[in-house]
Order: sequence, then structure tokens, then C-alpha cells
Amino acid sequence: MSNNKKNEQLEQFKTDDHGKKMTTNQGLKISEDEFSLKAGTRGPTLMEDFHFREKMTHFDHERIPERVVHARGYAAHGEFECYESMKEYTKADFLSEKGKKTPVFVRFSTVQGSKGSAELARDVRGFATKFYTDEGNYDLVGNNMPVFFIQDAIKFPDVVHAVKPEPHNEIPQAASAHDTFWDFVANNQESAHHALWLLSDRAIPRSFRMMEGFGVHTFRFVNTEGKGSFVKFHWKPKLGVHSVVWDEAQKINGKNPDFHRQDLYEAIDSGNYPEWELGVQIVPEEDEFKFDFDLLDPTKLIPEEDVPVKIIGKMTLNRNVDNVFAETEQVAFHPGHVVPGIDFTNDPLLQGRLFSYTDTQLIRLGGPNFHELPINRPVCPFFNNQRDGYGRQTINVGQVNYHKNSLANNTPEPALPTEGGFEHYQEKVEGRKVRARSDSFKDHFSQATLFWRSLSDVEKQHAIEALSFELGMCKEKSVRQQVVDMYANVHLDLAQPVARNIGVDVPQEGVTGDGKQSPALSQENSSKLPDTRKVAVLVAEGFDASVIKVVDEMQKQGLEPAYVGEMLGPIKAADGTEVEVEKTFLTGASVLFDAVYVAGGEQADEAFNKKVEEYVQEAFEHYKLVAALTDEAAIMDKLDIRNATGVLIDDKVNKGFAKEFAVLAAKHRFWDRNLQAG
Ligand code: HDE
Repeated sequence: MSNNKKNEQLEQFKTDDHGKKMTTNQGLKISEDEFSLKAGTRGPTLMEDFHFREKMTHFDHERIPERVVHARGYAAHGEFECYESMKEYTKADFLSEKGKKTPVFVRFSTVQGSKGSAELARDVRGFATKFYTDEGNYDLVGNNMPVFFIQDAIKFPDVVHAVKPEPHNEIPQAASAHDTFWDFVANNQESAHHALWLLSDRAIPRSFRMMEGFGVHTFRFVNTEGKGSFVKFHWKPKLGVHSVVWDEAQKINGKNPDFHRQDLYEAIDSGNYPEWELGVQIVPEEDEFKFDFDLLDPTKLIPEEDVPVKIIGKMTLNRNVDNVFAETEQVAFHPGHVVPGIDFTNDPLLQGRLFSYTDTQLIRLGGPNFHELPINRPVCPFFNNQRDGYGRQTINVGQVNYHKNSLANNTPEPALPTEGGFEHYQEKVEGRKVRARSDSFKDHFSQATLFWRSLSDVEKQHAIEALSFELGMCKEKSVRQQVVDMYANVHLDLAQPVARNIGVDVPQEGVTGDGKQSPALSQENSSKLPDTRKVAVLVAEGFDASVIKVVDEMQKQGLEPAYVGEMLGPIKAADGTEVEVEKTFLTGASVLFDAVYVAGGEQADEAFNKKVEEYVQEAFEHYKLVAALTDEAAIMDKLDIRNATGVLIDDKVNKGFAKEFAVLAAKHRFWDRNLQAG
């Protein structure tokens, strides 16, 4: 475990019951824990049974309300390392010096589903980071998509009501494919851009470790001279940005609803620490109005080609939590947790968020003292005159609990900016009190079109299929029609095929042709590595011993091969060497792997071959790398896929086979199979 101030602080709160005698919460040792206290062995339970009462009462109160959004989440500890001093732009201490390390806690989440919902829902993913800096906690509470559904916080309850399960029947769980959500989008067209991101592959990530993160809003950096610059935050995953395909996502949800958390947990547990680089797009204040959109509008992104992302640090997640409730569930993020040098802008979505997060923690965590929970405590001490409330843990000593005072020499006293005191950025504002939207927020389609045009052909096809699915699940034809009519304003290449698929009038007027693209918006252009990609090695008794060497070599290449067979336990190669089957065809479905290697075996029977055939077929249809030993290659002919891309035969002579396999596995998917098949 890496040592940092936060880990050290958390240590003080840990307790290990292992090997101890059982006690009540009062410390009284208990002599019996299986039978309640009764008047006679067959008589009624006695009120006097304090042990029973305490145990049952605690159990009765174990649950807390789940988050109203982002209920299903998973988190890990780690650290952030600053690559270079950002003093020119911000006085934030954790960004002030090359090599400076800051403990972090990161929680990933889906938005729509309840706490127990499946993880491969088509949904936005939360990407919330708490930096435990020496100047207090800084929370970057972002998502895996760079824009948001709405422009003003006052509409948040509406969009969330619309996307959540419908109130009359509480259907569907963890899905946006229903009437109320798309009715909302069609009637609140500022959502068009973000909804297109939701239709893109970004909404079904392969792994939390393969997602980008975005602060979404334009924030403000402020340096020691008080000079401000606008800033957008980006997290760039070292492993690149990758997704599963929709059919796979649906199957994974059944086979392993914990797919994402397990992936993160196991990666960290095995020492494959996920990493992201922190990037910033900095815009000088003078350039505020140089864009064809408003920097304060959270439905807009700044194309990376227009303002490059400057990489300023790296985050590594290197420790799983010890207790999910104590840490992951009780962590309380808040975009208003800032440090000197980082400030807000007047983005009306951000402004509203600054109210909502504390408010929600008050009900979720039961009172105003949630900052005292171990996971939420800053690593620097905190002093003020806030007192009491449910669950107060701090014992504030002394007579004085007010400011200003003379009895405590007027302490605790506010710090000057030169002493680290937070000073709000002195932005000049003036205006009339109005409930209105700025005209500069009124273009809802140009950036959606930019995003559409930036996608690869395959990504576009996926979005068409996604919208056909989503609207296909809507019962009201009028809703379906309104949405395709709206998307005609984004591109007819999207709206028209969807309209045909879902039985509504095909829009004839709309946006067509090519135009500006932003290559950074397409996942196809992100990095591709073999690291931690999972390979199913399908084996039967008496498999060729050369397979073991291939598997070893795959591991060296960073892949994670696992033997999959009919039965768990040891299995022998033809030369008698034993290996362990980790998954069966029942527990290790193809959708849980990135690539397949068919090793077969002398004792493979018809039942085994049939399962292998289905397995390879499914993996192939999900565009994955499939490979086989020469002796097993007949399966490729049977499925008529031998000459397709991403199909490999191991002839046992090619010593570099595992390397070749790794290079191809890194490609993630072989999308051109579609074209070949066509
Ligand atoms: Fe949140 N959001 N949000 N949100 N949000 C919450 O806070 C809210 C928004 C985000 O892992 C809630 O503690 C409003 C944008 C994440 O614990 C709540 C508005 C972005 C998480 C809340 C937004 C986010 C939340 C629910 C519109 C990306 C999970 C529980 C004005 C930049 C954090 C909680 C975690 C959670 C309110 C919009 C990200 C209700 C009112 C935009 C990652 O306070």
C-alpha cells in the first residue's frame, strides 16, 4: 500500500474484528449470540434482552438513502502527481511543483440506475475525484462526457425525473430507452448534443479504466497576481478510450452485472494500477468571446484542435477500499470544494450545483457533520465555530465558539490571501435580475453536428442503432417522431435511417454533407494497448503443451489469459503438465473476455466442440480477436471466418505468435468485418 497522508489518516479509524471476543457496542463481552433471551426455551423473548435489541436496532437502521443520481458507484484510492508547475496560471498548491504528490479518492458511477443496478447500462458515467490537498479538499466532480443535458440547474430535477424509471410503474431500471426521457429531449432541445453522446459508444465503456473524464464546466484558474484564466479539465486514460458493443453490454448485464467494479477491483488488486493524465485547456480571459459558442454554456465543448489539451499531471489508482459503505458510499463530493487558485464561472449549471451537493448530503448522510466521516476529512486540520449537530465527533475544547471575540484573541481568525486564505475571484458583474437564457446559449445543434461528423463510420452506425433501440422502446409514436425530427437538425444521415427503423415519417429537410470535424472526439483515435486485455483460452483434456508457452508469453505481453473449460480445476496437457481451469463455459462467457484462443484437446468431445463453436461465433460477432491452434482451425472454416480480419491460426512454428496475438488484441475490435461480411 502506498503511503500518503490520507492513508495514514484512515489507518486511525480502521478496526479489525478478526480473532477478537464479541462484545456489545458498549464493550461488554457477550457469552451467547445465537439465542435470544426467553422465558423458558419455548417461551416469549424478553424485553430485557439488550443484546438482541442492540443488534436488531442497528440492523434495522443499516441503510441510508441512495444518491438521487449516481447511486451505483465504485471507488478507489490513489495519488496524483504534478508534472510541471502551473504557477503561471494558478496558485493551487497541489499544481505548484513538478513531482508534488497528492492523495486522491475517485468514485465512478452510472447516473440513472439504483444502487443495485447492472453496470453496462447505456448511461453517462460519473468520474468524481477528491484531491486531499495540503490546502483542503478539492473535488473535481466530472463525467465521462464533456457536455451536459441542460444549460441551467433549475432544469436538473426535470431531466432526472424524465430519465429515471417512470413513476407509474417504475420501469425501466438503468435505462434511458423509454418515453419520458426522449419526450424530455425532444421538448428541451438543449439536450440534443449530450443525448448524442449518450447514443455514442462512450455510454457503454469497456472499463472505468478506459474512460475519459471531463470537468464539463468552464472553471477558472487564478494565479498569485490575481489574474484569472478559463480552464476546462480532462482526464485521459493511459489505456485509451474503449467500449463494448450494445449486444455485448446487454449480455454482460446478465452474466456479470458487476463487470465494471470487478474489473477495477481486480486490476488494482493485481497491481495493474490504472492511470489517467490530467489535461487542461486554458483560455485567456481576453479570449472569452472568441468562440462561436458561449464558454459558460455546459452543452458545449472546446474542440481540442482549437485549444490543445495541456497535460499537467498523472493520477494512479493503487488501493482498493477496505469497506465499501464506509468509503465509497459515505464519500461526499461537491463542486464547491475548491482550493485557492481554482474558482467558478457563471455557468448557470455550475452555479446551481454549488447549492445541490451539500443539500443532498444532509439527507443522505444524516446531518451537517458528514465532513467528519473518515473518507471526507481533509488531511489538513480544520478550525471554525461550527458546532454540534447529529453525530458530532470532534470535541471542541474551550469556551469560545463565535467570531469575533476577545476571549480567544479573536481566533480562529480568517487567513489573509497571502496566508492561504481563499479569496473569491473579483469578477465584475452587473445586470438586471431576470429569469432568462442568454442568446449566446441558443444554438443547440452545431456542436452535436460537429460530434456526429467527427465519429468514425462504425461509431456513426452504432449511434444509429442506439437511437433505433432507444426510440424503438418508446411506445408513443409522437415521441419517436419528435426526436427524429429534432435530430434532422443534427444530421439527416442519423435521423433518416432511424426514422425508417422505427416506423415514423422520414424527415426530408435537415443538415447534410461534410463539415468541421474534431478527431479527438472519436474513440477510434485514442491509444490502443494490449495491457490487461482478457483472453479466454479454451481447453479440453490433453491439449497441446505448446499452449502453455503461448499463455506464458501472452502474460509477458501484458495480456491476461485464463483457461476456460468444461469443468473447474486442474486439466492436463498432452505431455502431462497440469494447468488450472479458472472459468467454465457457464461462468466465463465470451462477453467477459476481449479475445479468444482455441486450444482444444485430445479428449474434446462433440459437446465441447459445440460450445467452442458458439463461443467463437459470439466473440467474432462482437468483432473480437479469435485465434486457434492449427489442429483446431477447422472451426474457422466451419464458421467461414478463416480469412476475416482478426482471425489468427497458431501453427506452432511461429515463435512470435503470442506477440502477434498481443498486437492484434490491442486493436480492441475488428470493425471492418462488417464490411467484409457485407
Ligand atoms: Fe451532479 N449531483 N448534478 N453532475 N454529480 C450528484 O450529489 C447535480 C452534474 C456528478 O460519486 C448528487 O452526492 C445538479 C454535472 C457526479 O458521489 C446531486 C446538477 C456533472 C456525481 C447532484 C448536476 C455532475 C453527482 C447526487 C445540475 C458533471 C456523483 C448525490 C445543476 C460535470 C458523485 C450527490 C459521487 C452527484 C446534483 C449536474 C457529476 C444531487 C443539481 C454537469 C460524478 O447533488
